[in-house]
Amino acid sequence: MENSNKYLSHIKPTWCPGCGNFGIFTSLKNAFKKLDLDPSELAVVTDVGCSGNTADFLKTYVFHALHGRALPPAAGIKLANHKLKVVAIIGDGGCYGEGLGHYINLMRGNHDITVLVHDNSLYSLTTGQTSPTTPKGIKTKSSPNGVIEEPLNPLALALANSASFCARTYALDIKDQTNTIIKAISHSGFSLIDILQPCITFNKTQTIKWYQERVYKLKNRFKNKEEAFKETLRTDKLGTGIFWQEKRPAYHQECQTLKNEALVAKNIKNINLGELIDKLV
Ligand SMILES: Cc1ncc(C[n+]2csc(CCOP(=O)(O)OP(=O)(O)O)c2C)c(N)n1
Ligand code: SF4
Repeated sequence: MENSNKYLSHIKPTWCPGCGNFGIFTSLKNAFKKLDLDPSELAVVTDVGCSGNTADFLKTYVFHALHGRALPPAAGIKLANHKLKVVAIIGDGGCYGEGLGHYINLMRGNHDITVLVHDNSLYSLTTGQTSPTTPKGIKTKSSPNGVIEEPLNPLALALANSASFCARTYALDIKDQTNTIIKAISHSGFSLIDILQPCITFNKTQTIKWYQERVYKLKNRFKNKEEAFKETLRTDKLGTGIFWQEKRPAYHQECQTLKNEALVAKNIKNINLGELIDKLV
């Protein structure tokens, strides 16, 4: 049966009842609506995981990428068609584990994509193994004696690495999260939101109660990067809101061969690949 919401497919979300992914999904579709975007103006690239299953529930353009690989096709889509708003949906395992190289290098280039990281500090679809953001000492299926490594700090990494927009939201704070997603999608350049997402089935440490005791709203924008960076290092409390936003040209606006015309707009009528191949052989 057709869904009356123009952004939604006929498939209902299959996440565990109470999963933080529901809050993120609601905020995302609210943001699309408030921005008054037509589904044909939206390209969503999802990774593999519980977060990545979002692909099935949307009726925008959707590309379901391999695990850890959602960001390169998202950047590619923007380079090919500058008119699309491109959103990548990915877990902490995919983004900060397998895909960490893409995360670092695409933000350096200020590729114009919005990256929503469903950060539940676990590899959840595969039933709760340690991920790069699992706190040290926590026992998981893959670390039965407790995690040995220190956790990766995604916001500190983004700030140190020239991300032009970085924010944190809490999955269950739909109002604030919707506003932050609107700002991220409206930002020209790489926008990251690290989303604190309770996985109620496998994460028995970072529970909803655990988050409620720590999450608070950042009051003002930071005056400089140093102040923002200091805040990212806090572990006693977890601030939500925009940590940093700056204006600089996006990758496709600086690229000589693309800045005046997106790939899809280029005339390929007179391009003869046969001639080129003949020259090579
Ligand atoms: C290259 C590769 N490695 C491992 C897997 C198996 N796998 C599928 S989903 C998943 C866990 C996903 O965790 P995360 O990216 O954090 O997303 P979440 O499920 O927590 O939303 C893994 C390990 C895979 N599909 N491909
Ligand atoms: S396993 Fe965790 S992240 Fe996946 S749907 Fe269930 S609660 Fe959500």
